[in-house]
Amino acid sequence: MLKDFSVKDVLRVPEGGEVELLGWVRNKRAHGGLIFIDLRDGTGVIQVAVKRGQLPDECFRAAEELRRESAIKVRGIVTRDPRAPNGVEIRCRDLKVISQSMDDYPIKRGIKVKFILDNRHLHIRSPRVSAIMKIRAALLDAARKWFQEHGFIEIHCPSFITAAVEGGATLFKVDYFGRDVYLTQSSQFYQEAAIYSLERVYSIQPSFRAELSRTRRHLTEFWHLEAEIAYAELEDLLKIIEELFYAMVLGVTESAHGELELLKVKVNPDVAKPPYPRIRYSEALEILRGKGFKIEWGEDLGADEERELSKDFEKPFFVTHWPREAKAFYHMPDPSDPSVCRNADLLTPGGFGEVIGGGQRIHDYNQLLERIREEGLNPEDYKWYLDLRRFGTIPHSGFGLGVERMLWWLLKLEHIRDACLFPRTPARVYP
Ligand code: NSS
Repeated sequence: MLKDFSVKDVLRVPEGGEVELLGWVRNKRAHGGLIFIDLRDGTGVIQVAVKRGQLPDECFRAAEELRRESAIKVRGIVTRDPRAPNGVEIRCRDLKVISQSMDDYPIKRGIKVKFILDNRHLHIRSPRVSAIMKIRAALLDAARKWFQEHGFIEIHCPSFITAAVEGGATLFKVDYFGRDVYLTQSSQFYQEAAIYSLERVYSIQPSFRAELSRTRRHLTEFWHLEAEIAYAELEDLLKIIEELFYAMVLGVTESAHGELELLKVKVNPDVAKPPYPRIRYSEALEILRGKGFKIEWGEDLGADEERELSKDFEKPFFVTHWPREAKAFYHMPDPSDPSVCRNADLLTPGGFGEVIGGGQRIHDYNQLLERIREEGLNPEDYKWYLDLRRFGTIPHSGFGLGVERMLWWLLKLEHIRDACLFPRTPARVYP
């Protein structure tokens, strides 16, 4: 390794200790014979004071020439200084340029959003983006840990598929050696197959939706955390979702304080502590009609409706028992009122809205066949999925969580794209 010491390690070095750091010049301020460099690496940013006379002259001249985002190596003395951004400064004794930036770094204050997005490959070096990505990793670490502790097996499902899970409108078509196939909207059907082998499974992988809606909460490619549980009915599913969701929020607050602080977001994990309020779709309609929305029974809720509804809640909450016409064909009709299904969406409070969709699946062969026909779908396209109901079928339930949606809510991001390294939206597949 060319590097064995990082910015975060500096904080543990006593006053007067000597360190050697490799990093990038985030910013530079020159005051005559004194140059301050904000040195950035994968773990943080630290101020380096380069003073004429305290290092070889040619090093000082090199520092004067440095452009932003150049890569450098510095050696210096750790000094506590309350004026430095995190209370510590490196007094530079030696500086070596590893690679000088070829041009002025184009990301600076006051540039437009489009420019920032076109230069996302550079913009991701900002401490803000780094913090979001570390929180994203912490969120998924916490999820994996929870799944492991609860007997779930991680599986990996295909991205090329032949038939819609969530309705045909949002399928991306792909030319597969002359044949039409699609990019997956959800791994659910493969997970349903896998529970007959493993009982409790989860997967974390991309899903694709050809969704033209230019909202703050839609991507065309998003990361989908999904799980499927053999023998679980709707009630069991809701408990699993609550516990997992809480564990994920808690995981972030426990392991990413520094990043949350940097983003200036306060997350109180108690907000996500179970149990979560539950309302039925019919109650949600009443609330929304009371707020002046004109929605017919059977319609799905849009972004505006969810925003208004979720403003009334302090905690994440479930909207359960959706009409069969509002959701996909696989949802199990409620035996006590077959006009609604045994399903639920989890909505986040404060105007954010849906983060999870799930429910109990139809496990009876004939009932599933009937629903496929009712929706005008071709049973041939769902042959293998129907087959699962022919051999040892059992009650089961599952859900899908949008990873970026959850971060959007948790970090109160302005736009869902801020939750991804390289967001994909209708207008953007570059960089
Ligand atoms: O369409 S969902 O509500 N449900 C499913 O796909 C089920 N087949 C999942 C399952 O039961 N295994 O999508 C689930 C979640 C939804 O709540 C959002 O959080 C997220 O997936 N999602 C999206 N995130 C970002 N952008 C888009 N376009 C998007 N669509 C869904």
